[in-house]
Amino acid sequence: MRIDILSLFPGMFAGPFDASIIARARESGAVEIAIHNPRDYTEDKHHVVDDYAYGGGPGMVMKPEPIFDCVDAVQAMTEPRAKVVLLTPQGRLLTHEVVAELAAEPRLILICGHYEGVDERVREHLCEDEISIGDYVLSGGEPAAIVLVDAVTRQQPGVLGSELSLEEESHAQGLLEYPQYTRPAEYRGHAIPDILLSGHHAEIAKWRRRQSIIRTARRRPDLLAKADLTDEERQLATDAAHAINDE
Ligand code: 6GU
Repeated sequence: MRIDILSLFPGMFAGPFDASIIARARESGAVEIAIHNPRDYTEDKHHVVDDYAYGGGPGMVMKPEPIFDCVDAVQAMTEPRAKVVLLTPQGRLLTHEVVAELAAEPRLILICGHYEGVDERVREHLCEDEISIGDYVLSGGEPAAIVLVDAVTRQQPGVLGSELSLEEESHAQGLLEYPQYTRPAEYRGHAIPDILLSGHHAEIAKWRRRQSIIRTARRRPDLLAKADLTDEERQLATDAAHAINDE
């Protein structure tokens, strides 16, 4: 998959894309990421990318021409045509389902908005999708683009080991992760649950599943509506929500 990002602040991507899983995925060729600055696509002497809002009001608006020209140039760089996505707090929320949908695209162009926003014609006539990462306002779309790229990269074939892929599937089932422990078995007087030392793999799997359900019921009951649970598991979730079951 190829992802092109349009940003007035390319420096913001240096760290996140050069470490950990994204760096490895880039090295293996599972994702190709390129950053482009719309400022390089301006034609005036001062490389102006923003201007006052028609109708007045505070704050600057990103001009349409550098963004349209930059997207045209990036589209022409390779095939197939990329889906063009605007990152904006007004977009649809980035959920697991939306990540899966975007991860299936062969190519994406992500446009990071700045200042008070981008000229409405970019949204209306250049972008096919608008994404937000949550109900809060960021200074620009860059941190949201990093979040989107990370989530989408993890979904590319071969990026995660088989073990982690299974874990992913449990997330896809709409449940939170069960609690994890590593050595030492006792730390500052806090012991790990006995079951994890028992060596009974089937019992451990059952315990983990129960923990996932209890945890989801207590912390994110909204997720349970979409989760695939048996009748017995539904009852466990209901009891957990009312704090009848001990963790
Ligand atoms: Cl995509 N952009 C900005 N500026 N703020 C946001 C956002 C995006 N998602 C949540 N808040």
